[in-house]
Amino acid sequence: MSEGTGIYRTFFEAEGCRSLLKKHLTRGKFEALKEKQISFGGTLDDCIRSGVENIDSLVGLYASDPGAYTTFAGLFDPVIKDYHSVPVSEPIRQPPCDFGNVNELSFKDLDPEGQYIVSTRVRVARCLHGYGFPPTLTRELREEIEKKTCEAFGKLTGALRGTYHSLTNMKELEQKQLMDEHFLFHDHSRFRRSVGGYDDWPIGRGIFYNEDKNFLVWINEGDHLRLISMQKGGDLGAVYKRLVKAVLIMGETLAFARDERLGFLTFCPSNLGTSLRASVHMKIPRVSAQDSFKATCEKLNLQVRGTHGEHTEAQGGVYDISNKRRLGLTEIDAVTEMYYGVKQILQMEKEFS
Ligand code: ADP
Ligand code: CIR
Repeated sequence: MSEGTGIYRTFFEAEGCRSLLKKHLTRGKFEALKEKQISFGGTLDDCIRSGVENIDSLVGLYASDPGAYTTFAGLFDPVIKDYHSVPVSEPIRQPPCDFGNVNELSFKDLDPEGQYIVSTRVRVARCLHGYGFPPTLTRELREEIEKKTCEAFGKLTGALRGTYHSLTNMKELEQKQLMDEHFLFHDHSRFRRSVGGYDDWPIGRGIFYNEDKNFLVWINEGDHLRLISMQKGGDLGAVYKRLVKAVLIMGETLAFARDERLGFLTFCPSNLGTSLRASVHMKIPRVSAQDSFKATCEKLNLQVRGTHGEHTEAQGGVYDISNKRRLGLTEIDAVTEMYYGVKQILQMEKEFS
């Protein structure tokens, strides 16, 4: 592993690469960190390979395992601060988990007439304490994570009760349908592939969902778990409340990896802290046509994605708008930031029509 040869040389010399990895991985830092090893077996190469191979990455960095965040803090910390808008002069600090009082939420339906918002989704990521992330997982460990999680599903009752569907025995047609409906993850992100995200596929992967298909859990997609609440329309309060209820139940059985400074530990540093991403699929043809659209969203701490998730395009003027910051604020503050931001974008769309 030498910065003077092969793909590293190409990366360091790449012009037009705008990733946070490129911004914060100096040649000196690379030399200082490259020989360090973590107890899980992770290396600097595991963490940076995706960003080095995919120079159009936005972040470009993944944690090989929880230890990467301390062993390679010299690289991760500046990336984390940059992504989550933590001032350089301030320390990274995640407040204790706080979902707020879900019985007294002040969120109103964002689009009661159903003209703009197609659907609303809130997800959190969770990793099980004591396990590495995809580059350091084995087939056996993936299966162990799947087994432990499936045992916890037994605690979900009432409207949350559901069934686990393993990808190892799910027909391709069924998978495609679930993906088209935005319920299921896929295995064709080159960013993930570079970093072992699809090793042993489809072993240990699967999806749990309830009868109404408004509460779902992904297993071993990237993070060990993704807990998701979603439904048609703009009733963010209902979506969030359902998610919180399910997360608290799952947490009674499973020990989630959490760090005092960084909050919930995740594979991608963009998800640290609350790991919460609250999004709407929104029809905003007029606002999105403005040159200032991206800058407006940035000012509101909103992230813009395409209709099928990150690194996809918006189809038919439908954008995925969500909170960008997930670290440095509480869960209820992250979802509130998204609520007011989306409200403002909606107001602008109405004013343009
Ligand atoms: P995440 O990182 O939150 O899992 P991705 O960008 O990878 O998000 O998207 C995962 C899937 O969730 C995609 O199919 C995407 O279209 C879908 N999705 C995201 N937000 C919404 C939403 N508000 N309504 C419906 N589907 C959504
Ligand atoms: C990238 O760096 O572009 C991918 N590894 C995804 C990073 C997280 N996604 C995001 O913030 N949109």
